[in-house]
Amino acid sequence: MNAKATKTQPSPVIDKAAFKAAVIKHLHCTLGTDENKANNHAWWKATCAAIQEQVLEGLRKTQKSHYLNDTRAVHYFSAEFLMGRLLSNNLQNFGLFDVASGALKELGVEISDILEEEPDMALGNGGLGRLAACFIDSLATMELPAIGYGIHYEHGLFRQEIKSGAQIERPDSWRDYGNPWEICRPESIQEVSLYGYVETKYGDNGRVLKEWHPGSIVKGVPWDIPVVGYEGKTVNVLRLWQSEASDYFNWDVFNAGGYVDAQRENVSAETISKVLYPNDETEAGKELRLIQQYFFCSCSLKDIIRRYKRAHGDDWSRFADQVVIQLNDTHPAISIPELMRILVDRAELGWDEAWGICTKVFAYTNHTLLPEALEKWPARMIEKILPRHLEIIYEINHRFMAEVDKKWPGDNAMKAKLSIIEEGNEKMVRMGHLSVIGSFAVNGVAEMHSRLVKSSLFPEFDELYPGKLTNVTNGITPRRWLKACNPALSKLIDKKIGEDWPRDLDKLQGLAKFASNKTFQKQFMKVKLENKELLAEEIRKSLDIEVDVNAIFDVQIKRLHEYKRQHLALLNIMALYRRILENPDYDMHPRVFVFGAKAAPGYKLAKDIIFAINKVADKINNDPRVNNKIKVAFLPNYRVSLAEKMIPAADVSEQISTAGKEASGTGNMKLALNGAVTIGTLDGANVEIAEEVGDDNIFIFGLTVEEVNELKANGYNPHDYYYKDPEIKAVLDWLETDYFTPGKPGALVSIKQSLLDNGDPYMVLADFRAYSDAQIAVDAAYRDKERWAEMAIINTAKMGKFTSDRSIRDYVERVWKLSPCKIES
Ligand code: GL2
Repeated sequence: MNAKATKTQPSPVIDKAAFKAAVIKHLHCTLGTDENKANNHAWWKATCAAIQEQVLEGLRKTQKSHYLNDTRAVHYFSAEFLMGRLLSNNLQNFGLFDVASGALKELGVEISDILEEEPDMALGNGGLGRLAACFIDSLATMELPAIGYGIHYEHGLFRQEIKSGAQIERPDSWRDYGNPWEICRPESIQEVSLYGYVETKYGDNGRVLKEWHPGSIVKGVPWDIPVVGYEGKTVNVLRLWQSEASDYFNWDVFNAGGYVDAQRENVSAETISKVLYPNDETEAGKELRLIQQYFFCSCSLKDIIRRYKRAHGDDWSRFADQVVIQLNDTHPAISIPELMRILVDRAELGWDEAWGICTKVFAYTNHTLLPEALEKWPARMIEKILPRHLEIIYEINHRFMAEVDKKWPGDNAMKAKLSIIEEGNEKMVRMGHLSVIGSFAVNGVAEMHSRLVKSSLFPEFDELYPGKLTNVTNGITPRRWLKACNPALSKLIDKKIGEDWPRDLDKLQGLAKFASNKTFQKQFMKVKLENKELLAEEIRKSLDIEVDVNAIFDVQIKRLHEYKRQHLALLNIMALYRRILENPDYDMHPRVFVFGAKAAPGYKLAKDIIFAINKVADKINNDPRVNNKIKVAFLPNYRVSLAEKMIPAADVSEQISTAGKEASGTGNMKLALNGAVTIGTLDGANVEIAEEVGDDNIFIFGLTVEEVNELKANGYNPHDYYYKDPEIKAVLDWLETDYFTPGKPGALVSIKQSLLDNGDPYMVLADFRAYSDAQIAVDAAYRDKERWAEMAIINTAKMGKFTSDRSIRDYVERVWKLSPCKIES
């Protein structure tokens, strides 16, 4: 499975003159404009079209090779793919970035300007969606047959504006003027049934036959986004389904005396793929969301089966040899009863045979332990939308309960605990349980998280199915998150250790021996400074705030959530401000606190925290007494392309979630890879980052998971900290005044209330002092320039483990059992 080590960058497939000619050709023939009239948007599109020629050629060859070799493939089912921009990535992967940049320069165009024209494909919320994007990058790079399946949302994650400090949500329109990468495939349209009722019939041999008479049918139209591997050999596909009305079919059904459900008014077909649910880590118990999930799973399964049948006809015996489906969280879990329905009702296989296939095909990744994020659907809702699926879920559960009874005879409490159905006022279907029961492998996303999945989320399942629960620590693609986003550092690394690290990230180890070399330290920190200058310019443009590039750039970028504790960072900033007001000589190295975060539109406290950060920022940034020791910059509309600018410029990476709450984190890996030093709790993958970089090169603070649990068990009382620590009291009381919101006292009080009256569920106050002390240690460390440079270099050098290529290798070996396929030209 080891990827071939290459000594050089991908060698360009075409030269500058040919690339220039292709751009001009597309300007003329695809866009109907010319060099004199074209604006940056047109240049961007023409450049995309020029590279797309290579992409499509690669795609054609890949699909042919996979077909001829009848390859086993992984099908990555995910409701989210946070792809970001593709132009720079595709150019890099074909080794054409410098060629394109040179060609455009000769045409009088700066590549950096046209890269900015590309809207982000923001078809995801956060880490889970970006992980899917990194994984399909690695799969293509490692020449593994794979396809991503998801939803072609018309609107991705909302665009965030900040007005008078508050978050405003605006629609995201990523394909308003056409998207140059995607290809519509009307020849592969699928139809999806919804609503209606189930008729029970009896076959000749007394076999019970179930016939679902749907009340409504929608069309799924596939759009393919090519996914180019590094060096451009394998080009896989991300296939996204768009919903459309299938009136023609419904009309026929109706005329034939069929049943058209009154419920069909509830969902007009086009709305299914209209918007991404902007909730992160909360279950969105909405009918439309369940329909979205079923819609893309059903389309994708039918697509897989169509392809399988082309090679194997009706012989189902090899299906599980050819097909493995990874369920990215429980969002696609409805695939399990859908495949059972197709096998039992359509293909007329016996239940046991069908279940045997199903449980060899599916594998499930759990991404969270937060109870509010574990999906449950009212049985009543499933019954209404997918009546046959509810029957199948009951049957799966019935047989599963018999297994439980065998293992724990007569133990009804155990049955209630493990059942797919949660009994209560309202019967609920637990999608996590369904996923564990219907999959052959279940993984968590970091060592600590997987341990907690076994010990606290699913301990009985671990007993019942020994070996099924495993770990695959997350990873990130170094092609995007170092090579493309940080060209200056990449070139420095190339010079120092050679050019094959993007494929073999362990090679970065080679930098460690230069960590204490003064010349290399200077070169490394010069790159960091240049990247800080670029970010400072972005902050100036976007916020009209001047920041000192010699200050510590302290970066916290992630979704806004109480468990991620942006408000812990805020309290510390307020404490520092107070210290400066009380003592103008307060000794600290200047620091710029940079935030990027979107709050779910319905998550009031998260929005209040954004508001508070902005209000505190306004005050501090404009207070001459602070003497520029602190600046606070909240950059609006955090997204992949903004992350690409912030990450290379970070000195400090804030990873301060309450221990036990962040399953893994991936921003932590991106920042450390780019030479930021982490201040963090022992949570998620921070634990593994600490193991890699060593205790001297990371600032770990705060309660451990065990301590969090113990404190909770003994009755955590945040008031104890409030009354005992005068600084905590002063800072919280400050939130109640109108100091930061002149004329509006109490505008920030909800944060104080959540930390005191509401019991501080994420133990912010318990960790405050440890955090604040750790920040003082960061400050001291930074002042020793050489020591800091050494730490930064070690962080980059030790990130080899966190390439998504390693995650994919783990999946291949532990779960998927896939082999690479060479692409013939
Ligand atoms: C998440 C986890 O919160 C995060 O810690 C993890 O890194 C990613 C990817 O595994 O998954 N779970 C989740 O629901 N979202 C995440 O980002 N949205």
